[in-house]
Amino acid sequence: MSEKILVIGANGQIGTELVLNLRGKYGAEAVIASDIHPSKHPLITEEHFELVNVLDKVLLENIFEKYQPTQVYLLAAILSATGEKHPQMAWDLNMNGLLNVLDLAVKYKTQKVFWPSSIAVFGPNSPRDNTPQYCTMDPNTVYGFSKLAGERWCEYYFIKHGLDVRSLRYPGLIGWKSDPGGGTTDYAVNIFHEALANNKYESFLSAGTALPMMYMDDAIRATLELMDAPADKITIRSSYNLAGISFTPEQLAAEIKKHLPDFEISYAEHDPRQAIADSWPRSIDDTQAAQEWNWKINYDLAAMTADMLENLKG
Ligand code: AKB
Repeated sequence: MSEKILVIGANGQIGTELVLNLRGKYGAEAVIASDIHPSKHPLITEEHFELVNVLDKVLLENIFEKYQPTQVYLLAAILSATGEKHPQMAWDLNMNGLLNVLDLAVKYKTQKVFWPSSIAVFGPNSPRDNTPQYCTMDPNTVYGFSKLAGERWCEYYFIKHGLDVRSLRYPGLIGWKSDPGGGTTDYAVNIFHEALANNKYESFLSAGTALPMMYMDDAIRATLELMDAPADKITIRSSYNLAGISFTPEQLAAEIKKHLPDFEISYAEHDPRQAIADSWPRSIDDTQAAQEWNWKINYDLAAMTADMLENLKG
């Protein structure tokens, strides 16, 4: 059976890259990109694109009806920092958007659904180093507890409705093709743009704040590998831990300095994102992803930094 893949939230940091990758793999006409606004990316045109707000269930159902998607990727979400500015809106979009998609996926017999979770599901009482798959989870951001509740819904739909839903707890994602919007880990993308444009950057996180991060190539590959894995290999239907690479702003700056010796980093005095970062893991244990669907990272800090600078330089 030929695939029809619906990507909801196609204009975002992950969505943009995912659409391009899925089109490369399955062909342009097999991948319907959708978002609340038209895409600004030159390669994501009006063709095979639908305007939709995931909270508008009637309109969303029309799209399910029209395309009968075999796979759905739901990426529309409000991230951690923006979520703290608009808590109710973040809860509404992150939760009801997911419930609309899960419901319609059951109704239209969608074969597989992907939904991203995040390291934000962990909280101040979770172990901060090598954070295990299962442990105390007390997220204190709206984004974090919407993701944790979403994980519970995903597992529930798998158990109650047999829906083949798969998920990853992404670390902070770093890529050059698309920008992040409203996250706590955004500094690790902004720093590259500022380093190339101005040779300096003021980090909103402190020098020693270690967070798990991942290069976008690895994140997209992890997503596609998870979605391609045989269903019986997927034992976690909430969301898999994904480790990535852990580093601090200071370590990232030192790596950038190897390529741009005049680059200087400074640190903001107070930023609300610091408290969010301080409640998240410093590093993650992703043994189960490695064991169950052979996950392995390709890019370390040095390789990621070199590739980012090379591509952004143009
Ligand atoms: C954020 O910073 O909010 C996101 C995330 C880690 O989920 N990048």
